[in-house]
Amino acid sequence: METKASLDSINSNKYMVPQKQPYRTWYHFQPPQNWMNDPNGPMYYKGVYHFFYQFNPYAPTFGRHMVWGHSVSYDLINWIHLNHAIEPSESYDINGCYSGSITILPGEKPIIMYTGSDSNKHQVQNLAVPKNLSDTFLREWEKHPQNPILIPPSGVEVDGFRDPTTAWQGSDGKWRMIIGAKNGDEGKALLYHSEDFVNWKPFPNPMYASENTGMFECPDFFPVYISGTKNGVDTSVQNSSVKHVLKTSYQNKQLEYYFVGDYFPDQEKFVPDDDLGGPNLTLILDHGSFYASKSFFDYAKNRRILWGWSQECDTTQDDNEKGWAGLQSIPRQVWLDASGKMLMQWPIEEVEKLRDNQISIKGEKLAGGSILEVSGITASQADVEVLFELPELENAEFIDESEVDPHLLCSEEYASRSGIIGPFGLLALASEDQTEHTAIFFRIYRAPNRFVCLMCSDHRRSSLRQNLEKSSYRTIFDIDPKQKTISLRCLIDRSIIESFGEKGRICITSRVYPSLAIDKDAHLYVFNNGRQSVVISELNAWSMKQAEFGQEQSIK
Ligand code: DQQ
Repeated sequence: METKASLDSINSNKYMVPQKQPYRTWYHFQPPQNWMNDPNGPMYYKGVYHFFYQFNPYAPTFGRHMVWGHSVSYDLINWIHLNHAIEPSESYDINGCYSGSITILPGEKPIIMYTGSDSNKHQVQNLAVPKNLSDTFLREWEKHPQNPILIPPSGVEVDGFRDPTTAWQGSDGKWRMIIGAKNGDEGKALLYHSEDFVNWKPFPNPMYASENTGMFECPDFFPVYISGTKNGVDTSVQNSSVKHVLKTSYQNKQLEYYFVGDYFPDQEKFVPDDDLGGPNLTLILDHGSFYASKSFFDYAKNRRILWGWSQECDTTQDDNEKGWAGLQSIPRQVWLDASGKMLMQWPIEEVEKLRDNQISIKGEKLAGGSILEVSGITASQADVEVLFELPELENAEFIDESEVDPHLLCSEEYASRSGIIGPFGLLALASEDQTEHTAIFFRIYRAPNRFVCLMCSDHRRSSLRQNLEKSSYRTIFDIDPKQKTISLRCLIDRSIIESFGEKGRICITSRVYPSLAIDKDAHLYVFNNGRQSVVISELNAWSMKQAEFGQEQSIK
């Protein structure tokens, strides 16, 4: 049988991260080696940010010994890796300590609720608390003597009951939380309540359920201000100044769906705006490689911050050779947009501390078919913000959405072929001759009674390497017929490109593995393949410095 000691030796021998690492990131969060997936229980506590994450200490692949990795930071950008917070040790979590959340109880007492895969591989919920609250880094955690505190209820599969949310407290003093669940192809967000955080009772109806989604993984439920402010709000706040967001990760689709709506605590009901006759929008946090996200309220800066796991798109063999797999997005501030219909996301301001060596372009016309290099920065690690001035939208080509598949509109052919307004955007992680590039672009269409914009992150030409998954991510959204400009920001970091369209209204994260566009051989271009000119109203680009990732001496 595989013992921990033998796995440790595998860890130190086979999976040490090799020296040459073209895809290891400079400023996105990564553990020193091995596999990482979901963010777990991020929190701000007494001056320190804590980040926990699903981690396999023994291999760069998902495994049956998943632990809660733990790192701390003063600014959410530079990190110190600590020993694991919790690892499988008891019959109730011996097959893995899966995802969960942290709630800070009165008296400033953080408590972890996590899913254990027990000795029968049934999913149960468990608690853990810090051993020593006066340790600034909360290095050690102890499991609760009454674990497991919840086992799968009837009507739910025994291996489909996991990922408890941060709890919130009602005006009656009771705690509530949601657990993701499934029954067949039906996903459920089960709602529980408790007076003491240890004994939990189910409400008769799920908070939300949906067919054909598969398991609702990693639900998140939080209030957002209606007023259009970027400020966040603590998870227990419930009053007329907030709406609520319910997010679930649809296992069948591997995408982050969310609903904006109203929470009625007296009936323990969440009603999405759609059901109240509001806009019928399919809301997805990020259309690319971004999953199992988790948010927390940052008391230090009065904001809500969201993290998401960006998984590799290379092969398992590549991951074994790299010695690691999985990144976290740059933490994103989230708020409700002024229309009250959808969330906005923007990289936290602290990431700007890494900006160096600014290059600016202003008022430059990009005629149809033109391409312009943004030179003078380290294009393999960069932050780029560009504002494009649009031509008259009336000239846009017509599409009948019922006949045109938006997926086809983003195919490679369309990325490079001329349209009327667009495609225009950036070629990131591009080789000098552009044979390798990831195109992040917009293209505008006139649809019956409205204008729509297609945003794509197309990595079909991102690498000359074979056997990689090289697809494209895309979405179509409405734009104002009077719209004069459109903005794009890209955080480029060696094997990840996080793109924010329309100031954070649309997000797409891509993972790419160039073979030529590495280090100093990476280039950045702005392009316009539309017949109509667009103007670079303003472009600012920065090289990004490397973030610091330290490791405590005692780390395993
Ligand atoms: N990952 C965890 C589960 C969760 C899934 C296991 C989502 O708790 O449902 O690592 O990526």
